[in-house]
Formats: sequence, C-alpha cells, structure tokens
Amino acid sequence: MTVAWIGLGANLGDAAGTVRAAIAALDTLAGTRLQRASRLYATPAWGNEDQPPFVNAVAAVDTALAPLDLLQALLALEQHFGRVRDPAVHWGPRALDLDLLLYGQQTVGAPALQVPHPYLHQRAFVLVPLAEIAPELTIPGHGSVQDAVMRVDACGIAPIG
Ligand code: PH2
Ligand code: MG
Ligand code: MG
Repeated sequence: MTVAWIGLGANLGDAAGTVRAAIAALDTLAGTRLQRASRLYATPAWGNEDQPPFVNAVAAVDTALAPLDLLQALLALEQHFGRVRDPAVHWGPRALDLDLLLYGQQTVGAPALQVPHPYLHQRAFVLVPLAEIAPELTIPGHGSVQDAVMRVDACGIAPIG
C-alpha cells in the first residue's frame, strides 16, 4: 500500500457539495481507503483568472493501485461528477478536478502522468490545504510542504464554514 495525495477542485454547480462527495467517493475506489482530508477552502482562480473562484481540498488515501491505475480511477470519478473536458480551454472552469499530487515519495514521468504534480510547489490552493494535514511531508525535489507554502501567495484563500 502507498499513501497517495489527491488535490480536489471545483468551480461549477454546487462546488462544495461536489468536493465533499468526491472525498467520500475516494474511499470506494478499488484497493483504496481514505485516510484523511483537509477542510474545504474557497480560493481565487489561479492561472486562468477569468472564471469563478474555486473550492479546493486535499485528501490522503492508502492505495494498492499503481499510479496510472489510480489516475484512471480519478478520471472516471471526475466524469461521474459531471466533468466535461473542453480541449480548447486550458485551466477552464470544471465540475470536478482530481489531481494526483504525490504517490508516496515516488516520481513518475509518463506521457499521461507526472508525479509530483508539476505545479504542486507553486499553487497556494493546493499547498494551503496540504499544509493543514501534512506540513512535514516532503515534495520530491522541492523540500517540505511547510517550506513550500511559505514561498507562495496565499492571499484570498480561506477555509469554508
Ligand atoms: N485548477 C486549475 C487552474 N486554476 N485555481 C484554483 N483556485 N483552484 C484550482 O483547482 C485550479 C485553479 C487547473 O487545474
Ligand atoms: Mg488541476
Ligand atoms: Mg486535473
């Protein structure tokens, strides 16, 4: 079993409800158990700023799935929750985004999957929830989560409820 870290994000429909339901659904994946999850955070859109704010969270799962199998399971969950991909829009609005952030301390460099997630160390909307549940965790190549979160601008990010 390996501990994998999943980033969740949504900014269409009932984004908070979707993220909560998706966290619970991680526990239903084959060979996979939900270990813990952060609170939900309201976050300003990053990258492509011309879209509604997001709800983001991070969850840890214990999984027997290999990285690419876990990725396939996450993509299927995105579809289940209404994700429609528009290849013309990069970083556009979405009903649910599930990103495989870390898979133990392994690095994966496959055409379909890069682990650690290539933008993890730059994104406050991931680092803030990750620091809530795993400040001491090492991001291979980038040091600890608590050090990485100090280097980003977390302005406008706040827990929900
Ligand atoms: N996801 C993106 C691009 N920008 N901004 C926020 N706040 N939250 C996200 O989940 C997000 C984003 C692409 O995956
Ligand atoms: Mg993403
Ligand atoms: Mg994604």
